[in-house]
Amino acid sequence: MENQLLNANTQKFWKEQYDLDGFIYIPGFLSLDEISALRKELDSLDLNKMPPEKVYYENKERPDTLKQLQHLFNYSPLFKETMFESKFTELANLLLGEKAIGKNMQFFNKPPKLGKPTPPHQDGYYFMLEPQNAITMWLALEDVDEENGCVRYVKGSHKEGMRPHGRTAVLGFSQAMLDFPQESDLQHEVYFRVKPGDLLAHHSLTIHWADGNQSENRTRKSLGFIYYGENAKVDEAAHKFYQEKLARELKEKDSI
Ligand SMILES: O=C(O)CCC(=O)C(=O)O
Repeated sequence: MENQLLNANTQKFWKEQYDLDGFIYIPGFLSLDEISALRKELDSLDLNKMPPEKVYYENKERPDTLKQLQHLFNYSPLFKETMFESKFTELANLLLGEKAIGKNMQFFNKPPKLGKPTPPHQDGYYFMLEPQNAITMWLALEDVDEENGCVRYVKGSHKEGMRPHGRTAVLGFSQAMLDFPQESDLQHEVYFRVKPGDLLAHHSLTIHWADGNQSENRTRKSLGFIYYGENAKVDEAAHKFYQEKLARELKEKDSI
């Protein structure tokens, strides 16, 4: 993978856009060859060897309804080198304004007709950080648009603090905003139709969501990369309590 980001002017532009809007869109961040290598690697993973709490299906009885994989860098050298000391890390360092620490690399899919909407949320609600300096990158592995569920943002929402969240029934997105949408959320909504290799990156306080997949036969595959700023401290006790509670609830409901 080509590691170098573009020149200093481009980097300055990305950083300014990110600070202003709470997200950036970078078309063609990876080449089509790089995307097909990542897709091949995903296809070759033996999901039976991964712990069940890292593998989510819309319907556990149907392998074609795979919807999420967690901590991919633990299961393949290619994923590890994509997550760490890569072009993604370099971009995270730039946008966070400090050294980026890689935390999670996820696969997201919305299977045709069954892929549920991603509820409106702020990632920082899950992360529990002080200060909230973390970034999520979202890499398209195929064409994504309104039909199969594109990502939507509220521009500038990263400057407005954390909004109230509560439990959802959506596997993989257990928390949703309780007071969404406000009129100003919809006034500032921005969404992206993307192609394979295009990248979105958003701040941990940026409000975002995605539609369900309404298409008859298109999947909606992407990769997510989460980095924390090295000075962002996790409220470890609260985080552990939350993770354990969630794992218990999912097992009780037989969702994983
Ligand atoms: O893929 C999606 O639908 C949204 C992903 C997302 O919300 C996230 O990575 O924070």
